[in-house]
Amino acid sequence: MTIMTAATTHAGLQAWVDEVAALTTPDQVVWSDGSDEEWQRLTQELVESGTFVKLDEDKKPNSFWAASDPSDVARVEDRTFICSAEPEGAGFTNNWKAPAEMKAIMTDLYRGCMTGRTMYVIPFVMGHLNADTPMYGVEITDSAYVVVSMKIMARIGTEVLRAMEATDAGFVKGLHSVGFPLPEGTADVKWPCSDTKYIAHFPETREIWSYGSGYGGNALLGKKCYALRIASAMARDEGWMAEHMLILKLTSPEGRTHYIAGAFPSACGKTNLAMIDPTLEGWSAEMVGDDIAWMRFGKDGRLYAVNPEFGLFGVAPGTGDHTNPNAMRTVEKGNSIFTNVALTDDGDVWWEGMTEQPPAHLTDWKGRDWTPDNGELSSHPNSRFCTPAKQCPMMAEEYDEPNGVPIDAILFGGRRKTTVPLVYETRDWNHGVFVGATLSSETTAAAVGQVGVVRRDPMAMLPFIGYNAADYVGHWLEIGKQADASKLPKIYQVNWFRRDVNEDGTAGKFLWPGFGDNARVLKWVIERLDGTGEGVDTPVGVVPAPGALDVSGLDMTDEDIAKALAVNADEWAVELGLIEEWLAKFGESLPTQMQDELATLKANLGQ
Ligand code: GTP
Ligand code: SPV
Ligand code: MN
Repeated sequence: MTIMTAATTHAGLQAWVDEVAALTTPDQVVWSDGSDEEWQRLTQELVESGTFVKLDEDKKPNSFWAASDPSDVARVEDRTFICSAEPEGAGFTNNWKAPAEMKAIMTDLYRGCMTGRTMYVIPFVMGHLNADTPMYGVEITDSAYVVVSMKIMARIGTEVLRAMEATDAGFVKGLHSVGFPLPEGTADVKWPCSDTKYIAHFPETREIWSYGSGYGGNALLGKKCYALRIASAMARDEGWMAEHMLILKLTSPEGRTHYIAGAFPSACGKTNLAMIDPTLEGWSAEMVGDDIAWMRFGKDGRLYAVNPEFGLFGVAPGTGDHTNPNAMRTVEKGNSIFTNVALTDDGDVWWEGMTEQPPAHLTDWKGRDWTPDNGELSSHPNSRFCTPAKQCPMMAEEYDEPNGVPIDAILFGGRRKTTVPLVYETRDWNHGVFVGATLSSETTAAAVGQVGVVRRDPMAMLPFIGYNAADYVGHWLEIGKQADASKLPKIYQVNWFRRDVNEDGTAGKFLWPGFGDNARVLKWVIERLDGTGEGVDTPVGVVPAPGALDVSGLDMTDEDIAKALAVNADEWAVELGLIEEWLAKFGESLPTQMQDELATLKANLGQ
C-alpha cells in the first residue's frame, strides 16, 4: 500500500481516513476534489473497465449508461439497520443490532475489502455550504461509480474540505464498500457487489457503514442514509425535521406564490409533482426539491424547507414528454448517469413510457438484445437517471436560498387503488399528523421485495426514520406546538392512483389523469388556504364540493370525478380496521393524541 502523507489539516478526518485505509488495505487513497477533470478521468476509467458505456455526444452529451448486477437494483430494507445503543432507540419499524455487535461483524467484512482497489475520500455538504450550520459529511468508498454519482447528487470536493478545515467542523462519517476485493489473480467485474449486504446506521455517533451494494440509496450515502436516517435523529434532538418530501413553488395567474411540500413513498410521484407542467392556463410551477426536505422554523414562526441535495436520482420508467417533459429536458442537457435503463443502437437511452412506440431494437438492462415483441421490460422498474438539479429548466431560484422557502401546505400521498379520495383536507395539525402516521401505499420496485401490496408508511418515511417511530410521531406533534396554528402548513392527503372497478371486480383504469392535471388539485388546495375553495365535510376530512375542482377542458364525466372524490363507508370500515391494527404496533409509546384522532375518525364513520 502507498504510504500516505496528510491530505488534510483536519486532524479528525485524517485520522479516520488512515484508520479505514489500514483496515481495508486499498492500493491507493485518492481524495476527491469534485473537479470536472476528476469527472473526466473517472468516467473514462469506468468506460475502460466496462462499467460505463458513453452515450452519443449529440444525443446525451457527457453522459453514461450503466447496468448493475441483476441482484443489486434497489434499496435493501431487510439489510438496513438502525444500530442505536438500545433496541427501543430503533423501534418496531427498523431492524436493530447493538452497535458493538454490528461493528464487529462489519469490521470483519471490511478487513482487506479494498485490496486491489482505490479508496476514494469524498468530502461533501448536504444543503448549502454557507448555511448557518453547514451539514458536512465525508464518504469513503471503493467505487468510482459512487464518486461520479456523488458529484451529481451533492456539493462535494475541495471547497467543502477547506471549509471543514477552517472550522475543524464535525461531520457524518459514511464508510462504503462494494465488498468485492481484488487479490492478485482476481479479475474485476463490471458491477462489483457482494451477496452479503449491510446498510448500518449509528445515530448516536452519526456514522454510516454500508457494505455489499453499489446502487442508489444503499451506496450514495448523502441521500437516504445521511439526509433522512441520520438527519432525522439529529432533527429530533435539535427541533427541526428531515422528511422524504418534494418542495414545489406554484405561481397563480394573479402572480401569487405558494410553496408546497409533499411526502409520497418511494416511486409514488414526488419527482413528477416537483417537475409538474400545469395543464391549467396561467399557472406556473418551479421545483425546489424532488425527494428530501429539511424544515426549520424561521424567525417569523413559519416552517422553512430546503432541499439538501444537488441532483436528482429519478425513476426512469414512466418518464416521457407526456408525463414529465421537464425531466426529459433536464436529462437531455447531458452530464448524467443512467442505470438499468435500455441502450439504443444509436447510443442513446430508452425506457418504458419514454415514447409510445419503442425502438425496433435495444440492448436491455441485462445487456441482451431486446425487441418490442420479446415480452420483457427493457428497463428495470427501478432504473434511474442521475442528473444535476440545476439543469432542470424550471428550477426555482429559491433553491439557492440557504434558509429555504416557507411552506404553506403539506401533502401526504400514496398509491391506493381504492378508499383514499383524490384529495381531502385535514382539520388541523394533529389530524394531519394522524393522517401522515397512518399513511399507506402499495409497495413499489424502489425497494427489494414484493410489489403492489398495501403497507403503512408513516409520512412516507417507513424505511427512513432513523429512530423510534413512536417518538417520530411525537416529534411531529411537538413541532405543531411550536407555532401558531395560523402559521403552520395546512395538511392534505392526495391519491393520484385510485382506480375504477371493472365489472368482474378487478381494478380498472386510473380515475384521475395525474401528472400535469394534478395542478387542478393544487389549485383547490391554494383556494382552501385563501379561504375561497369550497369543500364538503366527510368523515375523513374536507373534499372539494361539486364543481369546486377546476376540471375545465378535462375529458372526465361528473360520475368519474365523483368516484375519484368519494369517501365510501364500506371501504373506510375496512381501512379503519387496518389503521387500528397499525397503531397497535406502536404499543404504549404511541402519543395519546393518535388514539384521540382514531376515536374521532371512528365516531365520524359512525362506528
Ligand atoms: P423516489 O425517487 O423513489 O422517492 O420516487 P418519487 O416519489 O419521486 O416517484 P416518481 O415521481 O419518480 O414516480 C414514480 C412513478 O410513478 C413513475 O413511473 C411515474 O410515471 C408514476 N407517476 C408519477 N406521478 C403520477 C401520476 O400523477 N399519475 C400516475 N398514474 N402515475 C404517476
Ligand atoms: C427512494 O427509494 O425513495 C429513492 C431512491 O429516492 S434511493 O436513493 O435508491 O433510495
Ligand atoms: Mn425517495
